[in-house]
Amino acid sequence: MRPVAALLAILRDEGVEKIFGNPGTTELPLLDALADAPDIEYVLATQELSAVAMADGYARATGRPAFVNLHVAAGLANGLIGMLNARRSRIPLVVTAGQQDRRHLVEDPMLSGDLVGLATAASKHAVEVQHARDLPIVLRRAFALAARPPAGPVFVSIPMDLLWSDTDVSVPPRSPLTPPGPATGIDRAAAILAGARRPAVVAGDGVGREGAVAELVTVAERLGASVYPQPMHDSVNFPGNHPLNAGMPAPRNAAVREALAGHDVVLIVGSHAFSPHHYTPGSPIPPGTRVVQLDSDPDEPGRNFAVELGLVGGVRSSLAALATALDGHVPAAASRVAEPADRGAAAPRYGAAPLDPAAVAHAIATALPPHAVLVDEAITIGVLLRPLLRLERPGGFVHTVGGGLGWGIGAAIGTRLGQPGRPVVAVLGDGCAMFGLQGLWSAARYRVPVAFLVMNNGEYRTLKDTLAESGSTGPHLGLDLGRLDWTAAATFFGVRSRRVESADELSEVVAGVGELDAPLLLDVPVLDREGT
Ligand SMILES: Cc1ncc(C[n+]2csc(CCOP(=O)(O)OP(=O)(O)O)c2C)c(N)n1
Ligand SMILES: [Mg+2]
Repeated sequence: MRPVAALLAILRDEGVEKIFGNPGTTELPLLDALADAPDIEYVLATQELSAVAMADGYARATGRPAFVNLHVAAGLANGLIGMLNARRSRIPLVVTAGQQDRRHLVEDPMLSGDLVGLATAASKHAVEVQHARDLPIVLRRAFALAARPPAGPVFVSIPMDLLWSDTDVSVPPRSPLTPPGPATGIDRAAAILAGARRPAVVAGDGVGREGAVAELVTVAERLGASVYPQPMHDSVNFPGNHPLNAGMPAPRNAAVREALAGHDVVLIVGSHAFSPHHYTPGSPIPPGTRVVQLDSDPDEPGRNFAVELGLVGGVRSSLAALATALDGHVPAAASRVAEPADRGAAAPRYGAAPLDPAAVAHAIATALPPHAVLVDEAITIGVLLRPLLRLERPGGFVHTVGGGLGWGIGAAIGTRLGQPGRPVVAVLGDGCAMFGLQGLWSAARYRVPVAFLVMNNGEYRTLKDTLAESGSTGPHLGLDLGRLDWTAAATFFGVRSRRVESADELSEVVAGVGELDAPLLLDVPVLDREGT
């Protein structure tokens, strides 16, 4: 079969139903072939960051590697930020780009470049296909490697002439892999944890990613351990309303250390070494605390701090085995389960617009339907929102620890495309929304019923807050956007929109998100740092 037919055959085999991309000349062989492949939908983005962000949300929602096609050096460069986010968040992507025709590559044709060099820093692995007969094997490897812990983006550059050639290539069958089994050393881990006086658990994103929330709940309950969600976690790893949930520490080593102080033993599960944001001196682990760390990525245990025991294995199967090993061995566990925290009891005052950020967070969290997914790229409002969310259902919260802004609109679209049965609410800072605004075009074009809530404070509030915390009194330059008319932005893209004037109005829309049959953007006026 021709190389382009082999590419499509492999996509089908790997369960790919959508290609997220933006094409140029070098991708035309693929687009041409797609005309005869109605089972594979090409989802167009009008900026490559949106394409990769859509693929990110889609991969999370489907649990399979998502496929992206970008245009040579320029398109890849625009997509790199999305790949950086996916790399850090461990999201499996196969990202391809067309390379220029090799027959004139020596002449440095327009848009050509060192694609592998560009992609390397943002990928697990990057490769350019050299021979038509190599294409199938390279693609098979890419899908396998993208999904293998730690999951992440794998980049494949495919020269245009190679894809368009009529060389006869054969497609090797898919090699099914069994999921990673339980780690060795579970009994020793159980003994260390069962002997703890005051155990703690850190619930990292590996728990949500590997579908192990129920198993972690059982382990925590059998230990009576306080559970700290990983700082800035990007999935549901432990229910927000569980009595053992002790709250998320801030993304600073000092804050993690403070939270863990007083715990003699800590079980850290599926967490990429705490990913601190603001520098604070010292280790996140308090002196003398014994650490057991479990991850499916062999590079994690012992990476940033020493552990007494490192466990490498599937998170879900290992936690299930640990729960069995702990069963009945910690008689004190029940007495350690505290009363549920009284979170959200004191509702903030819902004043007139511009709205108090606390009221906005409260209105969203209380109105969110239980089966909905909240996609968070809301920065300062997101920080207020997290502790209020119930996080009862796996997959109900999506964020990126990558930190590269412009991801939220695309990720929300991909989340919905991958899971059409779940309503999606995207909460976006106005600064964030500006970076990924073109994503609205795809939402409108494919009529993806997401509610985009733009937190309109007219500024980069978080950066002003950080400056103020560091003692700067301002004036703060380069941190103001001005209050923009977001309804006008939505209208331009063909997205229905509305400006809300009260937190009650906001609640009403969030509560009704399940009824949407097309995208809706809400312009939510929020008080700025000056209180205006
Ligand atoms: C691509 C990219 N550029 C710049 C930044 C730096 N940055 C971090 S937060 C932020 C401002 C976010 O503002 P906004 O979305 O309005 O949220 P707010 O702080 O107002 O809640 C910026 C520019 C980044 N993280 N990523
Ligand atoms: Mg803002």
